Amino acid sequence: MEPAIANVSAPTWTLRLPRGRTLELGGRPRVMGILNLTPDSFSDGGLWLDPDRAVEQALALIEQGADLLDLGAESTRPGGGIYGAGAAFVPAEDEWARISPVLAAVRARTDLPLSVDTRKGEVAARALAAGADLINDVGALADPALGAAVAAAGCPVVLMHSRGEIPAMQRGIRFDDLLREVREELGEALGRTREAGIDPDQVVLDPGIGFGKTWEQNLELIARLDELAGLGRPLLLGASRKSFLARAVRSGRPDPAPADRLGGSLAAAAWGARKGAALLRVHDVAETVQLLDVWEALASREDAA
Ligand code: HH2
Repeated sequence: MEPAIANVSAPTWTLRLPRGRTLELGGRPRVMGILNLTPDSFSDGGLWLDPDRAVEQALALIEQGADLLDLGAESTRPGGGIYGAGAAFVPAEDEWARISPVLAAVRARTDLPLSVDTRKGEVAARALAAGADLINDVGALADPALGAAVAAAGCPVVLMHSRGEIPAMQRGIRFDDLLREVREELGEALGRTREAGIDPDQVVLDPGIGFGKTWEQNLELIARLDELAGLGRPLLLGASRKSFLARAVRSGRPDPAPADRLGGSLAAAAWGARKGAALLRVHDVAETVQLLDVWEALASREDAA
């Protein structure tokens, strides 16, 4: 039988957060609301660059039912494909200057878990010292200083699968056996946590939708997400508004722009939930929470029948 959204026999995990708090995962997926403090993110670049507006948006996402927030200040839009050269590198100093006022203001107003999306150890260390609860590392410990910062804080970390460097990530993509290779490479990333002194029980893994994969491969990874369950760690799915969704639309109308990919984003979130995602990283929090609420209500009635 397919795993139901609130399946009580599904594995559960307890991530340990600073200040004795915890984040329970398993069963109904947790919704991670995206807050991009960037001028150039692919779907919301520039919208939340002003710190006051960013804080307002953070509070709005919490109000809409986010279980945690993910603050990022460097776009990771991959190059070599539809995004041309991809996102520009942001020096650590500039990245921190964007994050710091927003993190401080949001931290002062909520106890909700706050994640910081960064590839740089220096930014991770400063964010953790300023009250962040976990680090979302799309570089999967490419910067040893990030591993050291996470180990020192004893906090959770998300490790995402990708291949190659951001500027040319969408060029020369080759997998002989997609699911097997992503599973093996995520397993290697998990192995690196031990060397870095990070407790593997604090690790969340992510197949890296859109990072060095063709649009068909992105679909396949989501369709078969449950095949990554054997890694024994909670899985995060980040499919929200990504371009593979536009490619999968067969209406014959022009490709929907990122902000018009809500239907596709919800379909991907629903599929991810069905296939065991523990965390859904999304721009559209209210709609995703509604999706999960209705699904759960339906699932409980099916169980009762
Ligand atoms: N996707 C993006 C950024 N960070 N982190 C994880 N763990 N998984 C993802 O799939 C992921 C991520 C890209 O989305 P977004 O932040 O909206 O865009 P940009 O990188 O252009 O800021």
